[in-house]
Amino acid sequence: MRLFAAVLPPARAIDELAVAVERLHTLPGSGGLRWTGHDGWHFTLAFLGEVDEEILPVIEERFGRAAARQDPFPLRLHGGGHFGRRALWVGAAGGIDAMRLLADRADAAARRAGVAMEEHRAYKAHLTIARSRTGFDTDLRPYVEALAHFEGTAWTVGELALVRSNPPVPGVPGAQPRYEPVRVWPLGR
Ligand code: 3AM
Repeated sequence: MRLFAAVLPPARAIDELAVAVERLHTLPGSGGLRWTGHDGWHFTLAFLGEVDEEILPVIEERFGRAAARQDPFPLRLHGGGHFGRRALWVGAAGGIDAMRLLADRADAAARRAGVAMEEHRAYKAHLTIARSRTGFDTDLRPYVEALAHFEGTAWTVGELALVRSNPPVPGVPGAQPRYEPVRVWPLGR
């Protein structure tokens, strides 16, 4: 199974973001983008990749410990950014240091559970809202400019989530992976 660790924003944050993202659909070149589904919006903390189901209990134990070590922290959606011409995302503010620490802990927990993690890159909190469609080359900078003043209402991040990514239905153009939370742990308990 394909797994990743994530922070899942609450419904209010999702709804606020949905309004902001709707406005982006009118910008030039938006047809070259594949917008991610609202129900799957998440901040990836660590990508575990394909994991043997047998080690899931060990992963869960390690993740439980990692979550317990971290106190809840405030976060809000804030502005946007892009990775080249590939991905457009919304950023976060408020508890970025705590978020980075949680990402590091999730990465370490997965490693200790025996997951072959890729090299741990500098963590950048981002929630992907669109990706370039194959064969399109949309300039994402106007989208980032349009998001520059976007500020969501702050919430308290109180959970670490382990999410399963189910592959898109084969043969359906534009089909997206389906994300399914496997388990969530409260922070700080
Ligand atoms: O939602 P974002 O973009 O933060 O890009 C994938 C997505 O992150 C990322 O894991 C999240 C859930 O699929 N991802 C997919 N394959 C990856 C890989 N090989 C990857 N991240 C790192 N390495």
